[in-house]
Amino acid sequence: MKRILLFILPILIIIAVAFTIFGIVQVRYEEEKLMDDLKRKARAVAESVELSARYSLINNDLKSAKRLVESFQKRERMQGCVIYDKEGLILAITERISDWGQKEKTYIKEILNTQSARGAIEIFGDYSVYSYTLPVLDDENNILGVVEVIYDTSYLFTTLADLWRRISTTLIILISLIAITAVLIQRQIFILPVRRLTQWFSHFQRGEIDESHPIKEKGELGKLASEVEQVALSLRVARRTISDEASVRLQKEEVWTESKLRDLVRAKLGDNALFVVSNREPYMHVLDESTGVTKCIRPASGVVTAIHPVLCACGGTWIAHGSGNADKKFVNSKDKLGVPPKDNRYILKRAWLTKEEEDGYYYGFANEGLWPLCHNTHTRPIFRESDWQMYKKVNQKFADTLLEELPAKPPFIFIQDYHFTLLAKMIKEKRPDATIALFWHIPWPNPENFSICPYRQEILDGMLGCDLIGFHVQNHCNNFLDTANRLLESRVDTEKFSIIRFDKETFVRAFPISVDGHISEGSFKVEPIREIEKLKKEYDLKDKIVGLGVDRIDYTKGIIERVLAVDRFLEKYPEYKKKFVFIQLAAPSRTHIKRYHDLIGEIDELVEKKNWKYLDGDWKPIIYLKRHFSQDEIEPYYMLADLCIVSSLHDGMNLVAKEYVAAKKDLSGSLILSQFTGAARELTDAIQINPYSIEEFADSIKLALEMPSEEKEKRMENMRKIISENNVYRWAGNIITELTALKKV
Ligand code: ADQ
Repeated sequence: MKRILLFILPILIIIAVAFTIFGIVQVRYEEEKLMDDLKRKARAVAESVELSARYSLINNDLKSAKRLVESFQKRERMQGCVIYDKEGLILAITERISDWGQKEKTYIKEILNTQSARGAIEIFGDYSVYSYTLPVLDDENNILGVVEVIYDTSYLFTTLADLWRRISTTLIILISLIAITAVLIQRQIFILPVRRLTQWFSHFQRGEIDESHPIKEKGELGKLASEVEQVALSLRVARRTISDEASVRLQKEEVWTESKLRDLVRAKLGDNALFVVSNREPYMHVLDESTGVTKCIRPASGVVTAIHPVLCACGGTWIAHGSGNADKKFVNSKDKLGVPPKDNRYILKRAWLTKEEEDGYYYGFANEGLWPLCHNTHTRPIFRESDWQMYKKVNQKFADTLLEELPAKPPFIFIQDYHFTLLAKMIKEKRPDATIALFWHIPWPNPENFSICPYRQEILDGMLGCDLIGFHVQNHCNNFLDTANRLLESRVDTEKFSIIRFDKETFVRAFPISVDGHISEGSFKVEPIREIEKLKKEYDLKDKIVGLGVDRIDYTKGIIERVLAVDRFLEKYPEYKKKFVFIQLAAPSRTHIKRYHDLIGEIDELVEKKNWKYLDGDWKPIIYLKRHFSQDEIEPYYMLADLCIVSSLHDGMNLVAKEYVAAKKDLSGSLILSQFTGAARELTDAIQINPYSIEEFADSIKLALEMPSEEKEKRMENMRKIISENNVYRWAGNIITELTALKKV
């Protein structure tokens, strides 16, 4: 609309100005014509009156003079007539204008002196009149008196006003006609073709374009459309060729790499698009209000760590909550942006949540309800009805956002985690042709534990909208099958490992997640030696044995137990005082939840207490760095550490354990790993601990430090082999292979 206005407004202004000028000229001309006419009539009347007036004045016949002036009483446009004697005094005046007599009229004296006629507009009361004055002379040209004829001029102004009205009406009609015509023409020659082209583009975007949707535009737009059609055709052909080549290459390659995953995705997905949905976004734009600088950061999250390399490899669209305070500034009109920022490999679409939605769905139901429900850490889950309602609403919001994006061709959807248990069912209601997988990144509890959830049925029902549900380890799969079997009316097929409910089958599989490895040579993004030296200098680590912990601050990660174990270790083995330093990198998370807020305080206090206990000169046993670190910043800590401690009380997998092993290219270092992590099933060469047993934990630190270096290397080599074979590309490859095998049509 704005564009149309911009287009026709100048035309309309020109027409309006031209018409106004024309109107002014026309009115002036008409005014002059009417005035001339009036003057002529006034003169003629005055001349005809003059004869009779002369008789009255010569004979001093007042009666006939009065009769004469009264004969004007009934004339329509003429107001009246006045006869003056030679002194300028009124002899007779038409009654209708008797007030005229009171008016001071200097011109009468002048006329008596000059004996010449005069015509002029005069003000009479509230209106104007035309007065024509004529001297009355005898035969010797002696002045006898004056006759004055008064004409009404109001009809003149009414006529001119009528004229203006007609001109304005014509102007308005003309402008409206031009505006309507311009809009129609614009629509016909510009808007409709552009709309058709846009529709065509969006069909093409959604993969719906084929021979039945050719572009029919003519002219310049037609040429543009035809060019686009050529590009579309080449893209279609290229996609098919790439997918054929990919299948051939795939059969040859052994180790899972980014390019092998890309080939697999192309071979398996072909033209069908891949969509990922998660709560946490892979990139957040955060404005530091104190400095005014906006940074783009990768959040500390295992889900992001795992899924990001997968999407980098195979492209697609990732839909997530835009939670950064500057996120809105960096998206296009459809809330999308290309990421990574400098090397766009896939699309991130941000969904916006209100504060109330985030409170209820994320902090409330997901993290105070489901998170403790699924982790055995003795933290009581809190289920509030209002949180549940918000959780349902947000799941629906994500479903609507996703549905908007889905192409016509059957898509593949990969949902992440416990935030979206209801999403699959909501999508399937509208798009039964979509093939959907859900990966559950945290443990799944046994049926007794899960059954305390008041909304257990709806949650299970929602999840069974998926075609495939993945867990990290077999034990979680077994728990899930047991839960569905006991709490829902469903049939569990233990041969196929699937659950059948209302004729819909959902397969349940274990897919142990991993990291992209950094296993291959030369994949470091930082200069490790320089960074390590910097850290050693900064924290005075020369000649020190360094232990490391890297975590989000979460009660499941066993950070308190870790600090207690370091304390016990130094108590039991004081020879390590001033020789051993434990560095804890800790990213605050979910800080709005009281349990997390309290935990941060508890850790601060405990670290402070233990450091005080051992403080000796410049040495303190624990360096606690409480902030978010980028992956590049964490890498040198991993490389520097002689020991990494992962002491989760319960953990789906734990990627820190795998990241540490992947970073240890020189095979140095030991990993202490809680037996309650998913990673403990694979990394059997780690020193496994029960983090609840502080005594055993402290001893395992000693064991790790004193283990002969050959054994350490052997163990590290074994673990690295496992991670390089079972990296995140294999994990994604396996899920995508299973998912595409379940393709709906
Ligand atoms: P998390 O519990 O978030 O996720 P975890 O496996 O512990 O995941 O990985 C945490 C990630 O955050 C790691 O990549 C780590 O490098 C990073 N990180 C930790 N501390 C950080 C800090 N201070 N600054 C920046 N980054 C930091 C869930 C489950 C896990 C599961 C993952 C993946 O709880 O069991 O392994 O998903 O499925």
